[in-house]
Amino acid sequence: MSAFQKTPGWLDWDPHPSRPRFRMPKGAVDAHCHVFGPGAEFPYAPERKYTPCDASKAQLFALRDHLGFERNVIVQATCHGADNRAMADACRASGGRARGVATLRRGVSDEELRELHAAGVRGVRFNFVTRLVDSTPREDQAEIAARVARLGWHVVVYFEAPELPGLLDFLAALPTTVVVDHMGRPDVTKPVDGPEFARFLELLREHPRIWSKVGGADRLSVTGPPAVKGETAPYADVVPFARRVVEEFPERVLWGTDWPHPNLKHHMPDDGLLVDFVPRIAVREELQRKLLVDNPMRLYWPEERKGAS
Ligand code: 0GY
Repeated sequence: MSAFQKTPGWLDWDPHPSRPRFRMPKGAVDAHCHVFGPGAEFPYAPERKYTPCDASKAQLFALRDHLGFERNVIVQATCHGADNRAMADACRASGGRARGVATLRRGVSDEELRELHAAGVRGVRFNFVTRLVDSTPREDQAEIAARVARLGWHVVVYFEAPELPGLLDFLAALPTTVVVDHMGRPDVTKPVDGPEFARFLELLREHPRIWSKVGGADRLSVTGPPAVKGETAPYADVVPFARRVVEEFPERVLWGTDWPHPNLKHHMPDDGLLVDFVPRIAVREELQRKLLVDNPMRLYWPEERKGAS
């Protein structure tokens, strides 16, 4: 049992996801997921904005195997602040099958960076979503980015679409590959050809260093999941957005389940159904392989790609 009281109304992850119908390419990577605690072993951070249910590394690895993934990229969740122990522990325990993305504060020691790198961390996340974090000065983030660039890491950014104009210069100046979470969180009730999403696509066109995750359909969707568990074609409203990004930038897209799905208010997705979303946004085998295997391997396990075509 957790030593922490969950945020009221918290939705727990689905313990019985269906098996995906989609046959994933060999070596697929779930490139966006988290671990939460367990709180009794890895306490949640005092500055957190929510207290989740526990979601341990063993549960994450069981889900990986059930869904048919071979690897995970574990993104530090804000409920752990800049205490990366739970995420790093999961990476270390994975036998090389998980890499991590950390949260760092300015002043992090070289020794801590070396330890995180040895655990498998290859990126730092800057979060601009104010319901999740207090803001961090841009100078701090710029300094952190310069330090992790020397380790060959990249920067992951999480923001919502209305914030993009104010971030353009900052993102353009970052010295690393930059990965945007959840397509910059478009409002999917707006047209895919409208000015808001055009701004995001323009960002990727102008900056070949900027990548996008195209997961988070459960989070972005307004139409939601199907009424009957196990039915196909959920999250129809997100499909045109994700498909557009995959087809225009096939070498710079990543996908992940987002398990254990923090802060969902209306429903908890069936992770098997979420995997079945992939062939609707990456409609050809070649695109599926890039999205699920080639791109995440290039970014997170580049040493295994040496000599690969
Ligand atoms: C996500 C999205 C959310 C939360 C976090 O680190 C986090 O707490 O990323 C969210 O609430 O939108 O990508 O998991």
